[in-house]
Amino acid sequence: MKTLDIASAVIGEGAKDGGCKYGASALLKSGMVQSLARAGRSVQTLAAVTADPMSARDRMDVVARFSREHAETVLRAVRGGRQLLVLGGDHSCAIGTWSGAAQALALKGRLGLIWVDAHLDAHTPQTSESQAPHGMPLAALLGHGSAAFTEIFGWSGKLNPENVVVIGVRSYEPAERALLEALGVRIIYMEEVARRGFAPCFAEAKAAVTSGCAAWGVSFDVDGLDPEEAPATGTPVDNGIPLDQAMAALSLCRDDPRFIALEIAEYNPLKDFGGKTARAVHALAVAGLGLGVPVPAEDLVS
Ligand code: 4U7
Ligand code: MN
Ligand code: MN
Ligand code: MN
Repeated sequence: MKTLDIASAVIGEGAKDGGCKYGASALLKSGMVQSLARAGRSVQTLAAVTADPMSARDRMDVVARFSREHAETVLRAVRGGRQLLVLGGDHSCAIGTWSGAAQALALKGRLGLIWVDAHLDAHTPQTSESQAPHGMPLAALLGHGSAAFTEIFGWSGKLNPENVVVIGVRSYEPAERALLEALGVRIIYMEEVARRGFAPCFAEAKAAVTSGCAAWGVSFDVDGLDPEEAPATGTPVDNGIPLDQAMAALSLCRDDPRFIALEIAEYNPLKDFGGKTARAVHALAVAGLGLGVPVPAEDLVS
């Protein structure tokens, strides 16, 4: 089994509420390495990459600078043949994560990606009312938006629309939906998840994102989960994915040598009274990356 690298994406500047900046360190403090070790993985924690607002012009520039550095970290890990767990950070960290992964694969083939989120994250600066970069990463990875986000490593279009599926969506603006529809990205709205169950939707998504791809990954926004089970997130939206269904689905990532990275973003420890959401995040990580029988959420984090 590959060694698992944990990359800490220390950034909150991409969101209005910056609390997600403390997500990665809180998850490590609450024993993420131990949870994964208990699930049979040998884990190495990489030096954290931290966004630096003082060296930037504005928050788009903070995210752009952070993304380039974080992408290099991911590139090294994937090139080195290690599997990766990326701990956010607000979801703008996905720009660097999947740019680095795509760059690592460049000559080998395409990257597929499942995007689990209550939102579409497919704004450009032209369409975003909030101008919040964490609402833009999926557009950027598909080659739309600020050049500082799309052109990392000097090329644009890190993801192909036919190898991207978004699941759990229940809050979005018309312009981002129009962009993804024009590109032909499959969107599985929460209504469909509620009807079919999350695991069957995820299995369908896996088939789509792995077809013709050299490797694939999952970007999991904690706000995709139901806020009853994972309240400590930047922008919660009611009626989300049940945690047990998310765990069952993520276990489809296991034992697939082409599964290169799991990213978990938008965990805000400043809202996590009692650690309930930390337990949920540990459970997701173990479900997707652990070996053996999946561990129930109640047994993680003391
Ligand atoms: B997240 C929003 F307007 N669409 O752009 C925006 F509703 O990474 C929310 O999915 C973005 O949490 C949420 O600001 C970004 C808003
Ligand atoms: Mn979201
Ligand atoms: Mn998101
Ligand atoms: Mn959010």
